[in-house]
Amino acid sequence: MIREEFDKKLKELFHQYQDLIQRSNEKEVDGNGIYDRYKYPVLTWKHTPVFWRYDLNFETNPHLMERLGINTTFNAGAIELNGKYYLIARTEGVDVKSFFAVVESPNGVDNFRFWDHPIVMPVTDNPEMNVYDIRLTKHEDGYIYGLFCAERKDMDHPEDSSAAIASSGIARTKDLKRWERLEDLDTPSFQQRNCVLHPEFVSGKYAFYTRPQEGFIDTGDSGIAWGLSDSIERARIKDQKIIDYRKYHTVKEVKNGQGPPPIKTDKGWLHLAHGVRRTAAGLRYVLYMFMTSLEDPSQVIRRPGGCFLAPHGIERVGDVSNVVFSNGWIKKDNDEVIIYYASSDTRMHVATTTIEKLLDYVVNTPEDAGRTQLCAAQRDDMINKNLKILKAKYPEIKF
Ligand code: M1P
Repeated sequence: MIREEFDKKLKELFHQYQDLIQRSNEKEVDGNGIYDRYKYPVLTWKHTPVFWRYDLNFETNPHLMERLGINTTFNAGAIELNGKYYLIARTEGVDVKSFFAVVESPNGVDNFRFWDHPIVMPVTDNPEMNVYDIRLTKHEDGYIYGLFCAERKDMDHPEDSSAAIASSGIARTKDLKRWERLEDLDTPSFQQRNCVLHPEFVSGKYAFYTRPQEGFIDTGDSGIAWGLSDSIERARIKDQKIIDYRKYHTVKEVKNGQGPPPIKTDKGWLHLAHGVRRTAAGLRYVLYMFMTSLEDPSQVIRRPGGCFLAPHGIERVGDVSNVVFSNGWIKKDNDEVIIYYASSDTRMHVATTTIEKLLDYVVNTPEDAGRTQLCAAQRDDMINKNLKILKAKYPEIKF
């Protein structure tokens, strides 16, 4: 390529990039009353800066090739600081290594721009192969904590190149720029993923949601667990209590995991979680909600039945298809809630709602009735009430 062509192509790349990241997002029209989805994903690999992917030096890259491609940007933690909205995205290079990167937006639904440099997360004395799925907690001790999966090769099985061990890494910051790495969370479980720090002290201790698992993928008879630690610098949980088990013939039949840190309301703590079911097409990940008690956050007090959000349309397709996953949401001062969710391990989306709507959903959505006849009867009851309303309101129409 001659230098003029190189310069022209480079300009085009920057224009395309600017157009993409400055595009306004729009609510979709056919919402379900619980939340509104948006037309465009908030993050894709194309939102990563051009200078992260291309060597822009004509001498060393005369064909303007991508040198270090980005595969996906997904499973982002979220936080609001000083009126701005930040995601810390799991950003995966074509080398399949994930790293964390801060992305900033003025309004939380569009105009997300990556900071110039990714986070180079400090390591413990046992550096991991990969990090992903950070959950950001503004803790009452004054720090922002990031809990994430730290994945290492399972050295007990050196012959098996896919044998891995997941544990929960912990780091803290005040500004998302300087990160202090602490020791990994120590629990009685062989493996851990989807660990989240509760925002408040409980009985003077740091409180964690964990997900004990027997293997790297299979959790065994497990669920979302709860445990306390005296220290955060050397976080150690001696007793884990499962507060939300996986369950046969539900959206969390195979496994589940806590999403972002829960949101405190005057009725209880709102939780967003993912549930996994095995289908003929593979695993299907959906989001569901539950609520825990203000007096004792280890007690689940509401369990709306079924899923809260499932993959739709384009969301169903990606590197790991049929997956939605959330590890970030933001409650604004005006009680609006911005939910960030990833689809199919490939891109990030946004949905918006309010605390009032989420409470209505969690409090008034009936629990899973338990088996088919009871579920049909539950629906029939609502149908009868609805028909009465419709007949009284519109006697001339046949429904
Ligand atoms: O591929 C779907 C998800 O699988 C894992 O979640 P879990 O441990 O609950 O099965 C994680 O690797 C997650 O990053 C991924 O999105």
